[in-house]
Amino acid sequence: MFNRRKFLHSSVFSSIGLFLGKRAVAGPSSANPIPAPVTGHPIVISTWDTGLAANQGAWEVLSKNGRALDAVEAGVKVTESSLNCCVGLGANPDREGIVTLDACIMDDQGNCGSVGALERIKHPISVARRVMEKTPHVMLVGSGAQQFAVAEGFPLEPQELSDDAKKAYEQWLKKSEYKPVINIENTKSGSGHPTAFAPARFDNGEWNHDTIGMVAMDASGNLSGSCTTSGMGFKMRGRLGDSPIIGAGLFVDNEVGAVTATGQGEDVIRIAGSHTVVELMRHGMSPEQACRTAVERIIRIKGDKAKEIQVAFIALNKKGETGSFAIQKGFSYALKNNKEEKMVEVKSYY
Ligand code: SD4
Repeated sequence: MFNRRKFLHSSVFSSIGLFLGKRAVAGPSSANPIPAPVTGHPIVISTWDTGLAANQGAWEVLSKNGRALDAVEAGVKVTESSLNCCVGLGANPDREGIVTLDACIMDDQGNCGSVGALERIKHPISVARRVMEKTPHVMLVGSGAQQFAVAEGFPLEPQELSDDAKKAYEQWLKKSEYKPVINIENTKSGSGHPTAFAPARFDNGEWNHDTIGMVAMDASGNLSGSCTTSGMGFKMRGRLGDSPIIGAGLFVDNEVGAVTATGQGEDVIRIAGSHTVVELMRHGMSPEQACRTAVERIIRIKGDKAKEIQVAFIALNKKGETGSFAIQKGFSYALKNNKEEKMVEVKSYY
């Protein structure tokens, strides 16, 4: 594919470089040098406990010296396929009873692709990748995204709710409450995840979130990320959150780090969350400090209303260091590298 970023870089920046010298073109000041990548030490992190299985999917690629881009696609496909989960076609529908999916992906060269409000396609993350690789665009939504997916050979799945989603929807219809609430008690892990416009999962507590975000560094030290979701349960028809929006739900800068978000998308979008965290790392913050600063920015904007929402970021920098911060307690992320595979409990503002 024609790579616009490379083109701009070679045609414009290289001529500027003739005048300004190499350091000016490379960007970072000597005060904040770009850290050297930790080559030979792949690592993957992803949001929530569903991240454990997803990381294993990513590890199949990373452990064989595969590309981070392939790893983050393979990893979240595990979650999209899982009927036992909250992401993908088995998830809660919108308020009209229709499951609509959002996803995005970004590689180490600034290439990115995204789909929004996609219906009846099992792997929105792979459609997002096709948008990135096969179109001149970044984002396709709704029927256009579906039309593209079908043209690319993705099968159209039946339009039906999973048994669990059907029960949840019927339950929701009784009150049709349309307000964000945190329903800590209703979740098995007490995750404190925002239950959007109704509990994302009911008393059996198995679904307590509806998104997976994953970022990874491969053995060559290159970064990529992916994010896929059914969005907030019982959302308004046509609502998009942060997850398909490059810079909000996901951002990767191969010189600095990769970040993804989960929680109330509207508030992630308000601060261009994932991009903000990357920029804070660029200016010298650790992954955790950067996530914390972005969370505090949301809290400043929301005031007291921040008590009613959850947002969390996870970040991976070029040195292979990870960090995270959340508004509410109970959030954790899954980490896998050559040495360990674990859940990491995350500090929170409240
Ligand atoms: C959204 N950020 O659609 C997503 C929701 C989410 O776990 O993260 N759920 O706003």
